[in-house]
Amino acid sequence: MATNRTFTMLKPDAVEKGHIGAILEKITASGFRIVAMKLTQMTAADAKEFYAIHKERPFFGELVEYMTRGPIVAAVLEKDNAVEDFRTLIGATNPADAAEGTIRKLYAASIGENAVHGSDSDENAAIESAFHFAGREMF
Ligand code: IDP
Ligand code: MG
Repeated sequence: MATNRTFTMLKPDAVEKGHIGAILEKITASGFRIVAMKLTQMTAADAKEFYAIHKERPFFGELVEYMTRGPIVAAVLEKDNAVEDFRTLIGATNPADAAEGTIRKLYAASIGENAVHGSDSDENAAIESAFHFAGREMF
């Protein structure tokens, strides 16, 4: 399994606010290469499957509503130490706790609407990339 790739989504709030360009600029300026990318919209079934690990959480319904309300940008990113470095670049889940200069500090409104997703492990990066890009020639 590749250890130098991660998966991201620019979430509906970031797309709605017109932040696609600024966030991609920050990602590429931080040394990530875009391996695959698309503008897409998740169905409720997609969001429930993608976030299945959170299905018992009280915010699950809200999360599915949020993630399906408009387009997202899904992308596979490549860099040495991609998973960990990308989590550092996006900052804490709650933007109130995110470090200065991180994507969530700059662009997220709340713990729920937090602008960007980043995989939390190499295994999940592979699963999440396949979820959005299955069958695509990106490797
Ligand atoms: P992560 O995106 O930083 O990995 P997770 O804990 O995996 O954070 O949660 C997945 C997503 O669920 C978050 O990015 C956020 O959109 C949403 N979420 C997490 N915690 C809450 C909460 O307490 N209220 C509302 N939404 C939440
Ligand atoms: Mg997570």
